[in-house]
This record gives sequence, C-alpha cells and structure tokens, in this order.
Amino acid sequence: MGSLAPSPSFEVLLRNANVNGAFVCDIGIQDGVITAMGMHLPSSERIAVIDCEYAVVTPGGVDGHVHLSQDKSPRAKEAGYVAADTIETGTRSAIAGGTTTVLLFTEQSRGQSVAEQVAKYHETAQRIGSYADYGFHAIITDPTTKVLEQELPVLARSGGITSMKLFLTYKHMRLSDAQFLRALKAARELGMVALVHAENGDLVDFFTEQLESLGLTQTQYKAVAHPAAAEAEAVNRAVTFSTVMDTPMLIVHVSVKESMEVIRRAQASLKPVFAETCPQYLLLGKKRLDEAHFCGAKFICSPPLRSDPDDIEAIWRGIVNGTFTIFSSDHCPYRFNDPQGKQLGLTNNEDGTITEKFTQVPNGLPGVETRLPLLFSEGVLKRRCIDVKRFVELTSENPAKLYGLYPKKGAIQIGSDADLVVWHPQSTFQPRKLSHARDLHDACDYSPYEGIEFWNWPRMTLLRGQVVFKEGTVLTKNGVGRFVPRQGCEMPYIKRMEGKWDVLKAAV
Ligand code: DUC
Ligand code: ZN
Ligand code: ZN
Repeated sequence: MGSLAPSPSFEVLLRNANVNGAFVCDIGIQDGVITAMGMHLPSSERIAVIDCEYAVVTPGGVDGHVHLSQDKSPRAKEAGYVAADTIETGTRSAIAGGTTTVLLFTEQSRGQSVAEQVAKYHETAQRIGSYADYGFHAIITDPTTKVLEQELPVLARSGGITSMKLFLTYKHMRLSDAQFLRALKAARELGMVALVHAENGDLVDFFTEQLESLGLTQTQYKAVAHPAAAEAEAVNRAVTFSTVMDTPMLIVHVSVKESMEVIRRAQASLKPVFAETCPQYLLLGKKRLDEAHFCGAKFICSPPLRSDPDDIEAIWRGIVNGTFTIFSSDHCPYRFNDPQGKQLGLTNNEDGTITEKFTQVPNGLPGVETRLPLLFSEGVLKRRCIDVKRFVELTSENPAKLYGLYPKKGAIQIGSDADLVVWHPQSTFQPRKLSHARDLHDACDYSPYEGIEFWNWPRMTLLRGQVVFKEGTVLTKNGVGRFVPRQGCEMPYIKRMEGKWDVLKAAV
C-alpha cells in the first residue's frame, strides 16, 4: 500500500467561510498561516473552531495610507498640533475595522537624514506597541545626493521600505521639478514606488493669499483655496514625469474628475500610474465645511472635500471601472475639542471677537476603522456597484501587490498570513447608525461618518490566526503587531517593464 500524504495540521479552523463572496469552504490555520482550504476539514478537540455561518470572509484590510505618531517634526511643533492617534490607538482602531496591516509615514524634515527618521519611527513603534502589522513609507522633503545614493539603497534593499512619498505642495515639504525628477530616478533604480501628493503649491498659496486679503478665512474657504485645477495640474505634471522616468507612481488621495482623466489616459497606454482615493471623497461633500459653530473644521483635509456632485459620481465610477487601484483611509485625525487639534483654527482677537482661519486648522480626518465597513456597506450592499472581489482588490489585494506584501498579505490562499475578516451573515445583521462614542476605538473625539447607516460590520478580525477583535471588543494588547519588511511592487505592468528602462538610450 502506498504511503498517504500526512493530513495538514492546524490549530484554528474556520468553518463555512464564504471566501470573498465566491465559494464556501473551511480554512485551516497553523502558526499564523493558512495551511488548508477545503470542504469538511477534519477537526479535533485541540483545534479552535470558529463557525462563520456562511458569512463573507475577506483578507484582512491593508491600509496603505495611515498617519500615526507623526507629529514630532519641527513643522508640527511650530504649528503646535498634536495628532489624535498614536501607533497604539490608531492600530487598535484599525483592527476593530478589519484592517490588519497599516502603512505609516516616516517624515524627513529638510536637513534631516531619512535613515535616522526611519530608525526613530521603528523605535517609536517598538516602544508604543502596535495592534496591527505595519510598514513604513519614507516621506522625502530633501532629496540630497546622500539621501538618494546612500540612504535609500539601504532602506530599499535591506530595510524593507520600498516606497517614498513626495509632495508638490506645502512650503516645508514640496519638491522643485528638478528635485522631483531626481527622486523619481532613484525610485526607478531601486524598484521603489513613488507616492505623490499632487497639488500645485503656488496656485494654492496664491488663492489662499487672495482669500485672506478679502477676509475670507472661514472653514468653507478651504475648498476655494484648493481648486480642482491645482490638483489636476500637479497630477498632469506628476504623470508626465512618471512616464518620462518610467517610475511606478501612485497618485494619493485623488479627489476630482480632471485628475482621473489624466490618470486614466496614462493607464490606457499601460504607463505605471496608479491611483488612490479615500472614503471622504466618495461620501462627503463640501457642504460639510459650512457646518455651524466651527464644526466645518472637522472636515478640513487636503485636498479638500469637493463641491461638484459630478466629482463624487466620478470618484464612484473610478472605484467601479478600475481607475482607482487602492482605497485607503488617509487616517490623519485631530481632536475637535482640543486646543492642539482643530481648535487651532480659532484665534481670539484683542477686541474679544474670534476669527476662524482655515489655514491654521490641522489637515486631516479619522477613518482607519470605518474604511472597510463603509466601502462594503455603501459599495457592495447599498449601491451594489462593486462585488466583494472588487472590494477586496481595492482594500487589501491591490495595496498588498502595489507595496510588495503580496501574497503574504492581501490574499486568502494556502501560505498567506491568516489575516482575515469575518463579516456578519447578511440575513441577521441589523443595520445601525454609526456613533463614534459607542462604536469606534480611536482616540479622536468625532467621526466624519457619524449617523451614517451601516449595513454590515466586521464581526471578527484575525491577525496571523489570532482573533484580535470580536463582536465590538478588541481582544489583544498592543505589541502583537509586527513590522513587515516589503519587497518591490508586484503590479502586473511593473513586471512587464522590468529591465527595459534606460532614458538616455531611448533618447540617442
Ligand atoms: N496629505 C495627506 O496625505 N494626509 C494628510 C494631509 C496631507 O496633506
Ligand atoms: Zn497628502
Ligand atoms: Zn495622508
């Protein structure tokens, strides 16, 4: 008699999982990794069995755009703001919303070393302790020869940091075109993805000065100061440079249709241009900036919420038609009732009056916990414009591929980390309106999505096989999350381009 293959062993068994809404099976997990998928997998007393009750199970969310504990730069100190969330509270909120991996930002201020900043963020993450797995993008504001030729090669080749964020706006952060090109060349040579905050800084500054000279400084003027044209011009420039340099590029937080048109054109000719949008551009409009009693400040972010309803519809179309590669939170929270948060936008005048200044309000919204349930509820269940497969692409699979984490993250398959979200069976879930105080786990004091009705919510989150969140309660402590070193970009066009780049050869 021939020998039988040993049956796979597992310590956790998910029964009746509707994997990505596509097929039902059991999932066996051993040492934090998926080791078996099939019908009626054998169990025993020593195996922890979780019955998913045929509910949808998706890979743990990978949020490629999260700001935590990022308020120590000279820029932040000068402005006087303190972020609402640290790595501890922000990742606690992430796992409660089904996100098991977050990519955070290390920030180089001008004159600083990028490598030293990365080392500091590592130290901070270790000291504070994360609930989720995490990696870093390196923000580069000063692309010196030392940074590009000595520091980045080490970070990319042995430090597991394979992406950089570059700014085309903000006085303290933006790159000139020449610096931008040099940074893109380094990214191309090192196999890094360049994330770009694309707004024309001069245009925004000019509009801001004009508004200030007219005394128009209330929160609603934030949207006027950042016109669609400022974004579209910078996106056009960034995409042009990406094409010239053949550097994979992700345009972050895209908010207007004009930007999408540029991106779509580049994608149609298979340029390595990718795009991200965020929940606020799908679900919130400029009207929120008008809210009374300075509540508009809760909605101040850059790029701003848009007034044109066509923009919101266009963003939805991009979610459906593939223009957007990833859907990230851009979680960047500041407390509202806090003198080091959104209240920085209120100035007490000598005559006893108070002036609102949108320029002094720290930019950013919370959203790491609501990202998955919002897209699932609004996109899959209410509008029914995307299926679970596309939901998974946007929230987990594509960010994992783009940032070199796939298939360890972003997939439900044998060999992948057992990072999983078990949703509620649809037939038994009672729709509920979001209450920040009751439902969320961050350290902010509001949610921009307060009162929105959710049609489902993660019932359970597993991080490397461990149930870390269940039925509204976080079950682990900070410190279980690990740094995940990343490989190069795995998006399909990039593979095709490998080894074909030589700008000078093409020119002569
Ligand atoms: N850009 C971001 O990506 N997040 C917050 C603020 C900003 O300008
Ligand atoms: Zn940005
Ligand atoms: Zn951001």
